[in-house]
Amino acid sequence: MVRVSPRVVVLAGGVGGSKFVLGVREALRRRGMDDTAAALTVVVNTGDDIWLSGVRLQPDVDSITYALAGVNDTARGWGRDGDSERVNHELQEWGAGWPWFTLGDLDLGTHLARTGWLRDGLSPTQVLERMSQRWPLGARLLPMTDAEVDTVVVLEDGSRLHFQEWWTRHRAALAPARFENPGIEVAAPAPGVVEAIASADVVLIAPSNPVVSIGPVLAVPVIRDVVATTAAPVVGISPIIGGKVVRGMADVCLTAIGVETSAAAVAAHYGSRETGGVLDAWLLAEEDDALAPEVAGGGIRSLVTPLWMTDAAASAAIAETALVAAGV
Ligand code: FO1
Repeated sequence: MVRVSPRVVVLAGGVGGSKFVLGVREALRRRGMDDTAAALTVVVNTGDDIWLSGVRLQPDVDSITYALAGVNDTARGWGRDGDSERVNHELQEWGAGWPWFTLGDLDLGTHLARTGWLRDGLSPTQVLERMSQRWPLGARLLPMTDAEVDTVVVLEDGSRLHFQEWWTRHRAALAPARFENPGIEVAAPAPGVVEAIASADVVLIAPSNPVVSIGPVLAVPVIRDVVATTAAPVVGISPIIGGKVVRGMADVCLTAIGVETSAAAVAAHYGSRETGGVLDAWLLAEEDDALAPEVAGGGIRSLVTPLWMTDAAASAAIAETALVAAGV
């Protein structure tokens, strides 16, 4: 019997996104699919991107690439495993770059290669396609857009700083008034994104930061529309467990946009597709069992399941639950 692969699209940010994407790839493999790259497309947030020391960084794209390749630093959650910092020290001696931001030597190789290809005239999508050839990733990665729409954090006093400075230097300690992605309102989805979502059998929203990771993806106007209207079921996975963020500082981001740090509030923020939102179903952690009626009351089917992505098997089990919830 020929096994038909479901076409799966995941909308994802970096650290949580990469753990989840590994789980989806593993779930597809467990279903007996050898060529997961033909089945799995990941639309990656590029709001975290930044020009620094003359090179283009794409933190979320790289986190997912490195994780799928098995060369990521799992302890830090970003960068390459076993990286060194010789060039970074030298940059700091020159007073170049940011003293609080580490550019690993191997990681810099990625940024140099990418920047060179961008300078040669390749689009970010073409660069990522080229970069995806190096390792057998088992997934097709697409940036959400080829436009540069780096996230800016606007503070209460009106001052503005790049998301990476706010996140890594200030550890999100400066209260944000809002997040902006200048130019995103006219940004086109990267080639292939709309087609992938429109022809998918299931769209999954990874347990990534809803504001600064999934937020920018859905802020690309056409992406939000196609997620809202695709024939495929859309299933989200809560990044909040027991009223707390699993990792990162998503609670600060949620507070800034007036959303409570609760799995039900994040589901309501995404909204039901019945009422103009993007979700059909929402995976809730067992710790948030009591919130299931509230989620269902908002027109979103809720499923309670363990959501800690402690290892690949746990992530694969979550992904499998999401696929089954979507009927694929
Ligand atoms: N995060 C840090 O906390 N400190 C760093 O020095 C740092 C460097 C860095 C370099 C390349 C890269 O791709 C990511 C890097 N990150 C660093 C992670 C990144 O700032 C954020 O965690 C993500 O953008 C949020 O998803």
